[in-house]
Amino acid sequence: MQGVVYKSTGSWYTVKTAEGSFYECRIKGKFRIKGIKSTNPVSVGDHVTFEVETIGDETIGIISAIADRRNYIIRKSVNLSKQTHIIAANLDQVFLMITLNNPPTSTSFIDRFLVTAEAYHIPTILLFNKIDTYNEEETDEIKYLAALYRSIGYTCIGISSTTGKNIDKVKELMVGKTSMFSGHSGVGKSTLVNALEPKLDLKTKKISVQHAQGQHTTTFAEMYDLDFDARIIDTPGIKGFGIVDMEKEEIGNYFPEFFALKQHCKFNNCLHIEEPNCAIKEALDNDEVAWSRYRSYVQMVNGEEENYRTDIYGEKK
Ligand SMILES: Nc1nc2c(ncn2[C@@H]2O[C@H](COP(=O)(O)OP(=O)(O)OP(=O)(O)O)[C@@H](O)[C@H]2O)c(=O)[nH]1
Ligand SMILES: [Mg+2]
Ligand SMILES: [Zn+2]
Repeated sequence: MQGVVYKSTGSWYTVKTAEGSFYECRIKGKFRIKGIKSTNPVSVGDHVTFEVETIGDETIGIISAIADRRNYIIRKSVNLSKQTHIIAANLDQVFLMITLNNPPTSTSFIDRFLVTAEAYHIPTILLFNKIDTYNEEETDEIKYLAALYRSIGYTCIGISSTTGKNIDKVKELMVGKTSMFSGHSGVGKSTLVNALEPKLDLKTKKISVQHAQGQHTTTFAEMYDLDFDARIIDTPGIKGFGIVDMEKEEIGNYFPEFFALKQHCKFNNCLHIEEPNCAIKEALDNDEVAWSRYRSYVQMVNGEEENYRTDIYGEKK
């Protein structure tokens, strides 16, 4: 039998067949996919082949094969730097949800996420959520960030998952596609899914005021079929976003505004760091490239871990 993985707990996989039936499946023994060492061999969005086994009155599926992935989003966990995790596979697009505070999202995090999505050719839309909560100064900051990322070519939408502001715009972009919501815990991913389809009634949580930090209300990635011909993968909040297996020379190609300029660098293998006559550094001096973007880039080239605006996401040492 064949189907698509709708949920993965790490030991159980919920697979939906083309006829619309769900099967609880397991994988047998070691299951490795060539070239990828990840903590989860099978992820939500994977197309799998499975055999049905009936033991007593229980029917389960045993996954025997995974079809080639069109794409996937993979991250390195910041603390277990050798461990990689595939968040989801076979996506048409990703919505990265961002909040200024409650919880804070750093540009460093945004840029790392975007680099990975670019590397795997997954279109990414930035959703600035909770716009109902911002004061004038915060609204200006959101506007600045949206203008910055728009200038690079990303679609940016300010939304409120609780008041419903601009949810119709999100919906419009989702029709006919498989999308994923990603972002830190507490940014409002599940609340947005509920706003799109209230009958799903996914669990969402209040942010604790004391820590202004989400508490991982969603614990496993799960895909839902929505009534308006769209599929959405709600994911657990991510803390840091480590990029996986990228050469230093390659990273600049995933900053679209750098990539557009690099033909004008003196050296065609320019890393845009120490080299003379570098078009990216000139653009930086002329305010045509954002410092926050350049800083993120340098961090990634140097293999530094994410620089949190506050340390609330870091493991307290
Ligand atoms: N004011 C306001 N609150 C929001 C908005 N969106 C979400 N929230 C609140 O933020 C809190 C966290 O929302 P969730 O949807 O659980 O966040 P999540 O991103 O799914 O979090 P995890 O599942 O832990 O990754 C809830 O209390 C929501 O009511 C919004 O647009 N405005
Ligand atoms: Mg959630
Ligand atoms: Zn250069």
